[in-house]
Amino acid sequence: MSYHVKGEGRIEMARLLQNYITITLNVRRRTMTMKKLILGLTVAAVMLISTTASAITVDGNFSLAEWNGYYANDDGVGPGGYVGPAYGGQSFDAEYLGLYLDNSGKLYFGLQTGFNLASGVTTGGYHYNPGDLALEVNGDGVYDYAIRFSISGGVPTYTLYQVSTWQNVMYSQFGISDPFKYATGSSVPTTFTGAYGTGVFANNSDGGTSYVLEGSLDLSSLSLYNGGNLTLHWTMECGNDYINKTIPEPGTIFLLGSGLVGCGALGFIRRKRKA
Ligand SMILES: [Ca+2]
Ligand SMILES: [Ca+2]
Ligand SMILES: [Ca+2]
Ligand SMILES: [Ca+2]
Repeated sequence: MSYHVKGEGRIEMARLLQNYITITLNVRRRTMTMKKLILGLTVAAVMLISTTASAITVDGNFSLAEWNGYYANDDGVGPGGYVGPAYGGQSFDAEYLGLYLDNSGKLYFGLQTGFNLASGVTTGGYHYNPGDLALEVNGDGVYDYAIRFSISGGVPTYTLYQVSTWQNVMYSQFGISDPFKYATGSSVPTTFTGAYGTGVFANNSDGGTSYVLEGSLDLSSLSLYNGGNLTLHWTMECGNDYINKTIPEPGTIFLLGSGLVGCGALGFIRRKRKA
């Protein structure tokens, strides 16, 4: 189990942003336009704080509060058991996928699904296995790494592979769910934390059992990472449902803040020239 406080950097940045606004306002006092600017920048500062999750706890419980801002939501079974691109009901529902990079370079991943991650699902006389977690780290649209797992006695074991070729899902008409799992490549030495859990969770809208995997590894293990976006993907053997989550490169939120400050500064210059 591991516990990391995060988001302090962004809260500090929001504080600096507010200081900047206060100082700027003391220099040049205007009424209505200034009030709009204060409102806009304050909203921006609050957004920087509110999109920050408080902590990821690797405990096998996919709490939406802990993954806030860093998860995809694909929970929900439609008419006839449709989960998209195919059918299967809760047993084939990919529900949540989380991906978070903390300030120390620790990469956290989390998956919740109605698909039995420990033993797979047998239906119609066929046994379907869960897929690997697939990671795309260099923006070329090809998944680069597989996080493979096995669960024994309620404890997950993860292994990392750099992938040369993937095995796709069983049914080619569900190719949107590709890839399914590692086919060829080479293992990459790294250290994982991990936890597995199962139960009936409030964040599953369909009723029934869900299965959860959480874990972390050092981003430095992923030598193909180019500093840009990171995408995590998961599906099961048939590809009846799948889920993806992309997180932006680490500097993006900072640049967004700078951009807002820049627009405000430009407004001051324009008004000064008119005066
Ligand atoms: Ca958790
Ligand atoms: Ca789903
Ligand atoms: Ca790639
Ligand atoms: Ca569900």
